[in-house]
Amino acid sequence: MPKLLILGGTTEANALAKAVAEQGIAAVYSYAGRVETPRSQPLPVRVGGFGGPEGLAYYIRENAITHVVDATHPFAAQMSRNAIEACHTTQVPLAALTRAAWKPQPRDVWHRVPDISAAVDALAGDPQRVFLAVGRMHLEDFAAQPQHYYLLRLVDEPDTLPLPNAEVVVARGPFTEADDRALMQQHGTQLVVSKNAGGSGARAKLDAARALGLPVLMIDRPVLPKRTELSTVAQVLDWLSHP
Ligand code: 3Y8
Ligand code: NAP
Repeated sequence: MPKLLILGGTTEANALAKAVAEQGIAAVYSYAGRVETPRSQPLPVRVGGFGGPEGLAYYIRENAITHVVDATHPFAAQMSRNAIEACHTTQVPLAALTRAAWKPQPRDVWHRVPDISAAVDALAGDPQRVFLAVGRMHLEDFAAQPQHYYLLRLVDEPDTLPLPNAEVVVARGPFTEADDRALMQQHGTQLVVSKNAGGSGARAKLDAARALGLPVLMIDRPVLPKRTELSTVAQVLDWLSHP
């Protein structure tokens, strides 16, 4: 009987958790503990880091995990690297449940950059009204460009802000194009900064930017080492049943 560890925190991880629970497959859903109240799951949940790849290998052995599915966000690169290492050490099969990167559509005006620090550099210049929709963890990096008016969308109310001219909207996705368009019009947004997360949960701001004819500063996702990559819940269930 398999016992699955789902490294979660995304829309796709949540869909997998639902399917696994419905099939009665033994599984644990893991959060990093980044936000105050993570979404509840139909599976037992564990919260917090494992303590590096060694800690994850220990957890896998201690809990007799037979399969690991890395369904974390494409920017959760450290977790994904650790999963590859720990599953190699423990010889437990690993598959990633990933979503394709977004591709610009005909009317999109994207300026692509390779990573967050390149996005910060690209913001040099005259003050603009920027919708910075990259979350909380890298806000300090953008303090290098304090001249802009920033609209920030965060999952939790921040205690301090490293940006002098910023307004916070506390919201968790998935978002809708209509709401994102209204938000951006209300704030007079001139530029959207986005991670290339892929999937459906965060793409509303891109559809809204296209509708409003606004440019997007698109941050490419980190490159990860080779691993088995699946793109649907059905593929994961099939992978689970063919050891
Ligand atoms: C803790 C667990 C669902 C899953 C919801 C997805 C979609 C909505 C869109 C914008 C972009 C951003 C951010 C975002 C989205 C989904 C998915 C996704 C982007 C939760 C969640 C956790 C997190 C962590 C959080 C990060 C932050 C990133 C906000 C749950 C709600 C910006 C990524 O305050 C913090 O510390 C937030 C940290 C990592 C990135 C950052 O650098 O700040 N996600 N997001 C997970 C854990 O503890 O392990 O409660 O559901 C999950 C979701 N966030 O079906 O409801 O699948 O991507 N999450 C990005 O894509 O750019 C918001 O505002 O337009
Ligand atoms: P990260 O930078 O790759 O990971 C940093 C450390 O956080 C990891 O080494 C691990 O700690 C711990 N960690 C990360 N994900 C974990 C999980 N699911 N369960 C247990 N520990 C985890 O990760 P991140 O970018 O901070 O993302 C954290 C969580 O938010 C993940 O669940 C991810 O799916 C979700 N998320 C992230 C983004 C984003 O933009 N980064 C967007 C949406 C959702 P140890 O080394 O101690 O094990």
